[in-house]
Amino acid sequence: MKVAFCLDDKPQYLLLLKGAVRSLRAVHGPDAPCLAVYGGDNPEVINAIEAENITLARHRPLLNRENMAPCTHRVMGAFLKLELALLPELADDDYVLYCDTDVFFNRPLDGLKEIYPPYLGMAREQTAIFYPEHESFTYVHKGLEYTVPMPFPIWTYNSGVVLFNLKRLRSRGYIYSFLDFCRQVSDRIGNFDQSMLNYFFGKKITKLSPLYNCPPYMQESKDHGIIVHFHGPKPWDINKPLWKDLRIGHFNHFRQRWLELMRPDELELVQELEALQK
Ligand SMILES: [Mn+2]
Repeated sequence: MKVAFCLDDKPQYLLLLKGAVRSLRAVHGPDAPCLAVYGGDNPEVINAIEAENITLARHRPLLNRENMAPCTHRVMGAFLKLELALLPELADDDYVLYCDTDVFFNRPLDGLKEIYPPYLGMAREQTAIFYPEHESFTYVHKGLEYTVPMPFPIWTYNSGVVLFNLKRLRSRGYIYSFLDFCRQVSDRIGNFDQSMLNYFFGKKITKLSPLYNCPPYMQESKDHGIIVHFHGPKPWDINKPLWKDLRIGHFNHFRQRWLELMRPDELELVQELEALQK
């Protein structure tokens, strides 16, 4: 199964992508199939992805500044993952594992081959139970009105790692119904792409083990974490007082292992990012 990452033009994401892919290859070998989905046009980003031997999938997102609410514009890159079912590069794949770029592959993904979510699989967010503000959302698709009830309060699933059933999303154009929903609720949604997935799919989401989306502060992350997610502080966030509470557990262990994957010129960039926060 391919692993797909998505990125926009922030240079930090390129650094994170390199760390993620190199850690994936350290676990699964240099031919581990992976894909970087890029919605921009910056030749530097394109060259960097190609230099890293990552398959590049350029995609003009259907969720874009023209049709999404202004409050979403600063995080448009986060919506790219919602369109993976539309990519020609994944047309022959029934499933894909989407991962944020701020992940570190710590152990083999072999167990995922036995999980076939009917729609999508995600691990739970490490936060308290969540009460959405709305009782339901209504949206129009192909001239018909649909209501999505909120079957909550729920434990939210985290969108940093998502196992998508692409075949299901493509069948009978289901993905287009979901994207219509996303556009029409984009002015009222709390946590962007993550809320869209949680709200639209609700009880259809298959629960993945927390080891597939394991923050480094979790005790199990070091020995058992399969995909470690730098959820909150990134590897260079060692000075921000804001994230002090999350730089616990195995944060330093994974930060060191991530740094070992960086080349000298990249380490300079990391040091610049570290210094920016003093
Ligand atoms: Mn993340």
